Amino acid sequence: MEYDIESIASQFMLQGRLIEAASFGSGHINDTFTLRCQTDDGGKSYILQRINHQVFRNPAAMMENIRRVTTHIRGKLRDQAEELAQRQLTVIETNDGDACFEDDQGNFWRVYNRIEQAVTYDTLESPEMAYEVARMFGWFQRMLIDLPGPLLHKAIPDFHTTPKRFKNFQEVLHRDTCNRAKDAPAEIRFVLENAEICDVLPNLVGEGKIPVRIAHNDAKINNVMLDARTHKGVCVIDLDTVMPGLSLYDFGDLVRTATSPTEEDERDLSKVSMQISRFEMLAKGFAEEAHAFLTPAEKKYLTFSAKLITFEQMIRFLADYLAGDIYYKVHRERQNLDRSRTQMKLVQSIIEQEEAMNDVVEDVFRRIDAP
Ligand code: ADP
Ligand code: GN1
Ligand code: MG
Repeated sequence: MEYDIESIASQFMLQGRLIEAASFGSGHINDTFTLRCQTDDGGKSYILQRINHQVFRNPAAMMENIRRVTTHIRGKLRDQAEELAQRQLTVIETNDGDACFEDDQGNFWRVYNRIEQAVTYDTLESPEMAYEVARMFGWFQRMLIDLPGPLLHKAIPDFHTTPKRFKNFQEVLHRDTCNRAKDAPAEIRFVLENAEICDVLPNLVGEGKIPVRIAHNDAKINNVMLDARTHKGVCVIDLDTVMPGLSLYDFGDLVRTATSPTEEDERDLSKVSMQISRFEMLAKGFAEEAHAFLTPAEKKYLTFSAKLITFEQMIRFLADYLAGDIYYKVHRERQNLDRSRTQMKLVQSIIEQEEAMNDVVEDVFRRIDAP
């Protein structure tokens, strides 16, 4: 789809004159563009995004969440770390003072400052990076623990309600409108045989054992910006799904996206595995920031959360493949099926190493909590 980026950009309070716009990023939902503007003292860059409003049904509510969260984080940093405060996301207002702009076609757009000299990775390049990315998600949750005011809006209701994801999968499978179930018998069987994974966390929340906090809910490793030179964490981005959720969802997503040295749609499944050395770095990094607020039950279920979130993601990719690729962007045939297969392989790999992973987690907290 071609958009008139120049005209859309002109709706926002940008500094300088737009001189370049380019498509950017590898996300599955929104469309991202970089904007470069010429100013009197050099240049200024921005990130322009088209919000997928089929997925985010209430862009204004979502943007209110993002404004509150980013303002809170910048405000807290301003006292302790001014330089870091400057490198956090800021929502750039429209000329009318709104957080997003609706164009004639009903598309919703928003603009952020571009975080300079910072990078994201789809796959990790070193164990230190795993530590840092996980530390940043722990940090993010810690920064939001005292967010004042009402609960954040549910940007997508039941986003991580896995039993609902499972139910939707069953319905899609039953309809099999594209006649694709025949392509995935082993995967379908795996989902149906492991259904009990889905209910564990909702039950613990129901029993009051695990608290609902503010979570990022899309804690992929490429949603943390690292300093381009030092690779130290700078900020957490992609805040569309920040809303009430479990701390465990974010840790689980980190394990899902960081512990295999492969892309999410890798076709050679022999390369896909949960590498425990990477898991250990994730646990250490996350615990460094989160140990002070995590409850014993949350700590106990960290390993489980990895299995859960990877299984949930498998269900989501497989359901979308069966439904005809209507939710996630695909760039080739069977991509969603390939994505669901990597997730299945990862779940299997986690199941094989569950005990060792639990030992790692226990050890990490023993060391941190030791006087
Ligand atoms: P998606 O939902 O498509 O993953 P993101 O908000 O994560 O969208 O943006 C996609 C990519 O664009 C990110 O992984 C990051 O590399 C880059 N990006 C997004 N926002 C910024 C920003 N404010 N500054 C610099 N780069 C950004
Ligand atoms: C989507 O847009 P992106 O790539 O950050 C999805 C996540 C999935 C992820 C799988 C709103 O995230 O929930 O975990 O793809 N976002 C939404 O890679 O559904
Ligand atoms: Mg992203």
